[in-house]
Amino acid sequence: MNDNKTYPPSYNIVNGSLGGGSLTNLQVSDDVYMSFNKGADNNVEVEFSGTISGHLPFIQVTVEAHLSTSRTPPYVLEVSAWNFQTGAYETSGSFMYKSVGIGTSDVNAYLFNLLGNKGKYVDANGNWKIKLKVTGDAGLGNPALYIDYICFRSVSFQLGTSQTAGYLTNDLDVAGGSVGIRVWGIKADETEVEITSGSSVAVVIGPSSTQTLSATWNCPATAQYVAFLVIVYLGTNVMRSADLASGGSPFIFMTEDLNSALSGATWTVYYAFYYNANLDQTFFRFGTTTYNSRIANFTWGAVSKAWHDVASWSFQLLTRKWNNISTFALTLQTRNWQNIASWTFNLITKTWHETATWIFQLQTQKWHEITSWIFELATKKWYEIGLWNFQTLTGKWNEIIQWMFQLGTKKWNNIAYWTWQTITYGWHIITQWTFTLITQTIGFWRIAVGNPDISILFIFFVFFLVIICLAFTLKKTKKR
Ligand SMILES: [Ca+2]
Ligand SMILES: [Ca+2]
Repeated sequence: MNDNKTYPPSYNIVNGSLGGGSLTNLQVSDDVYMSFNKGADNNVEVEFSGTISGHLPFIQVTVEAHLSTSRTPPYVLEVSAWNFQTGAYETSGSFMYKSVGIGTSDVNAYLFNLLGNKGKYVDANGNWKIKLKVTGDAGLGNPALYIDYICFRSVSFQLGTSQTAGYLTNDLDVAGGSVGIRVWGIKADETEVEITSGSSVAVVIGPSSTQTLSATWNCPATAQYVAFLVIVYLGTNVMRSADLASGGSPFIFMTEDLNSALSGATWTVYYAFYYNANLDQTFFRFGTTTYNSRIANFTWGAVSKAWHDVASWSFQLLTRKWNNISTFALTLQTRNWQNIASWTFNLITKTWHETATWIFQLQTQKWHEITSWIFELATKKWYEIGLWNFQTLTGKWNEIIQWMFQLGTKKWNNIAYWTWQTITYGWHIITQWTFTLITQTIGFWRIAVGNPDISILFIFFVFFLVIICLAFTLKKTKKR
């Protein structure tokens, strides 16, 4: 089970005052409290905030607190989550609002929400905000609020490739009910996209005996996602360890970050059921080889054939005079980059002076099937480039039909440093790789051809290279 728990690192007293303790008391041992005294109208109202990161298919807020005073009927503690979409705290009717009767003994309040949390209860930067409020009673004095803990957490079970040590059981009788799954992909912006179409698939009917049943589902080939979720349903209700309003966990199973697409495949979904004769009820179980609920043929790894939402991307810079640019950077970072039909970077100028740094960077982990990639640089005058760097780093680079790097100039002086680096672990099937450098005024070549002494040296140098190549080839052949 993944349990990503955070505690508030800051608070804001809306009404009342700090009575004692500090924020760390909200996460240290049980019965160590942070306390707040009543303010105007005998009310206590405090906002807590924090941040959480990672996937958030299910969030749950847990609060434990008590008051210094009891009464009958009891005081009411209201706990609510800030909704970033409405710009307000949630109220009655929302699962992210809860009111509980509270006296001098600790009570718990649980808020929860399944799916769609990012941008709603957690903003784009992972921030969350929770408010606690106790409405007092002038006649009864002093309802100071003692808070034992507050945590904001995301919970899910691992959709892994091995079993865990113990099993878990759902809390509702499934006999005669429809048990199935729904599937989601998690996008890079942490929003979830359902892959099934709004209702359960691979459905079996809960039996009245201990047995494992299975059903199939034809999983379609999907777009690429960061991770995938499978949620087990009983009818239209999410299967769970206990009532979510009482702190239970929904049976939501999440993969590790696959950064991949699901392949089109027929899944077989197995559901292990345990029949309790005393209760005459059947429960869904998972987690062990005895209760081996699982998905067979869950297949991923297909490379997505599309790069979405970029219909056309053009970077053009046209100028006649271009002076005193201290820094010019173009950075493009991606993890997946596929099927780019054409990518052009154009820089055209007649005069170009005093560029201190010019960086062209391209970083990717996967780069497939680029039919054409052209980097062109044309200039008539180009002076005093201190450093010019062209870097390409890649982990896998396959099936580039043609890759061209062209540099054309008539005059080119005073380049102190010029580096061209290509680092790769695996690089296959390049049919042609051309590096062309055309110039009329680079000193070395003119001397090499014109001066007979140096020509002999040059011929000797080529001969020496051939010897080295031969030696290397022989050595390689011997190894085989
Ligand atoms: Ca306690
Ligand atoms: Ca505590």
